[in-house]
Amino acid sequence: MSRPGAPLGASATELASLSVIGEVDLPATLTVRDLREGWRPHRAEVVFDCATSGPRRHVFEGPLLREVALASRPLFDIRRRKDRSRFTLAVSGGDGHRTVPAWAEIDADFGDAPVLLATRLDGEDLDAVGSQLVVPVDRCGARYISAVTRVRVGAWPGAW
Ligand SMILES: Nc1nc2c(c(=O)[nH]1)N[C@H]1C(S)=C(S)[C@@H](COP(=O)(O)O)O[C@H]1N2
Ligand SMILES: [Mo]
Repeated sequence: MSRPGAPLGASATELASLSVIGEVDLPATLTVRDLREGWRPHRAEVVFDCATSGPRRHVFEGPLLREVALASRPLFDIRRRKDRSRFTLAVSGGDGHRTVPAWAEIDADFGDAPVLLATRLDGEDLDAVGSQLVVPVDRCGARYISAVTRVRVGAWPGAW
């Protein structure tokens, strides 16, 4: 069955989704449409360098990673900066490519990097492909993970 607003010809099972899991109160599975409708969109015009294909220029739109992650209620004391600074977000693509930003990189009291979970790339909706991680502060493209399937939020290390 096709959801209203789904790309023509795409059934619900063809819609890509990502899971927010780990040390959170409210794990969630979110389609690209959920990301678009649930949070305020931000826009990023970026240029990054790829080791194999050279400079790339793109325009992305989507919610902030920190707002999506916060909605799942990470198991830190949100009022305590030191507690938040222990956390990481492991972001994985469907092909196994993954990266591990620190929570402090995207936290407004620390690095405040406007990292996005994109719902649109160069004017095209990503509903069928999946969301893309956007790290506008990066000089190279390796963390621009496409077809994101998982965001694992958790303290590191779990135990010394
Ligand atoms: N899932 C996934 N995303 C990925 C990669 C990958 O191997 N897997 N490679 C990254 C690298 S190294 C670069 S430079 C950019 C390239 O993005 P573009 O060719 O779409 O501009 O995608 C990034 N996203
Ligand atoms: Mo790359």
